Amino acid sequence: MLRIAVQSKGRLYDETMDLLKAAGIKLVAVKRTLLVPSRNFPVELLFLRDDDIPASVASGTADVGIVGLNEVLEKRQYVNVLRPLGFSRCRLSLAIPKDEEYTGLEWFNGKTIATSYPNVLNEFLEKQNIDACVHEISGSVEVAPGIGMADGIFDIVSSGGTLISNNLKEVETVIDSEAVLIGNDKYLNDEKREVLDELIFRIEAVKAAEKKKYMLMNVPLDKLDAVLEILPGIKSPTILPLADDRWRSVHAVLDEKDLWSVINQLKNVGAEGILVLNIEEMVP
Ligand code: PRT
Ligand code: ZN
Repeated sequence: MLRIAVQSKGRLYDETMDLLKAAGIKLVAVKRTLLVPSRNFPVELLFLRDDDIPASVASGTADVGIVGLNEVLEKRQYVNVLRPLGFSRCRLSLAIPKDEEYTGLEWFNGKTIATSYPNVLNEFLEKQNIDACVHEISGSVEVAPGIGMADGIFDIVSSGGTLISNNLKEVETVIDSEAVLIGNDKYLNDEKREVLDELIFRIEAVKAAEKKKYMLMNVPLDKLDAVLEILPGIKSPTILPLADDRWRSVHAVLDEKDLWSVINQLKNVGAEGILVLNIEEMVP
């Protein structure tokens, strides 16, 4: 049984559960107990605060975890990043009051910076040879300059709305973050390793299928060439016979972004019965 540490509630929760569901992992109960086994795959989920996920994986309490890269870098635990997961994207940035004139990183020399990410910030400042005072606070970092507690902040930015509403401006992006799958191969036995390989295989499949559509249509034989010309970037659409020999069934995979323009063109040249499926829904 492979144990996966996931956030119990918060910004990572929904997409973590969506990903595991798309990977075909069904849970025994949705009730928020600490440890929930799957009923169709040899894994169990350990629900934790995101701050505790890197340590749980480093200590072997959990075998793998899903957490923001920002937490992994800050917590400095012995874990490997196995795979980026492409959701909860954000960045760790330096920001200063919007009316300040920013002259480059030297602006921070002799200044106080409030943050919940002191390790990441100290490492960055050291590398850049900036001598600033790092003031660690655990939440509401964005209010620190307004109440005179700090000159600038180092915090997570996503849309930038929080900075704007606190009269701050982003001046340096230090790290781009997203949710990642972390692991620790120290404690994995052969059985767990096999489950982990299967889990990663399924995650890869889900990621590859995202934003792709599977399309089926009926095409009159004399329109087949025109239809094949329209289907973009598709190396080998599948063409199948139909009971009526004047028609063919054409199956193809395409990018979601091309969907509507392709459908219109296909209709114009005489394709009929066009059906579009999400690829992830086809995973058994
Ligand atoms: O309770 P627990 O400890 O588990 O959760 P938490 O409250 O510590 O974390 P949570 O759920 O807020 O965030 C979990 C992870 O989501 C973070 O570690 C990041 O990897 C990722 N993430 C993505 C974000 C954001 N986007 C985000 N926008 N985490 C926080 N924010 C906050 C940020 O701190 C700031 O206050 O949102 C504000 C900025 O957002 P914008 O859109 O206004 O720029
Ligand atoms: Zn947290």
